[in-house]
Amino acid sequence: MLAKLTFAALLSVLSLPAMAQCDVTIEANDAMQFNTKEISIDKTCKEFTIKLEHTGKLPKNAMGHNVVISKKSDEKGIATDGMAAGLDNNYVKPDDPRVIAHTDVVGGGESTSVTFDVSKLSEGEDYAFFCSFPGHWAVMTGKVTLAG
Ligand SMILES: [Cu+2]
Repeated sequence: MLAKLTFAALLSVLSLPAMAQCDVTIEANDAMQFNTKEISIDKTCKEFTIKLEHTGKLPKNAMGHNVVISKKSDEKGIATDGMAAGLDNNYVKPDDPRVIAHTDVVGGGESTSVTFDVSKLSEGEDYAFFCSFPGHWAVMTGKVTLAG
């Protein structure tokens, strides 16, 4: 029964090629890793939602993770200022204009999400996603690309 339903759902997706998927789920773990190196955002999406699931066990003050979206060139500055802003601010400087979107920091077993306007991204610019928890951004980072 479940397999049948899944197949039907798959078919309906395949028959609607114009309908873009406007959300993605990213996992982060206790080994300081995201499970993806790239987030592809379809240009036809008005809004895009990033869900973050922390699949580990460690608390957020030890191995917290978030997802920040910015221009690649702003990544380091945002991470540096975020470290000073502290966990109470989710390691993001309040009202930082360089931040396009960010989630809260979550610990093991927790999840969160953020939704933002795709119009904030322009073509031809290099964007990144990263975790701004102190020391994480150098490895927990990847590309955000506009596609479609
Ligand atoms: Cu992290």
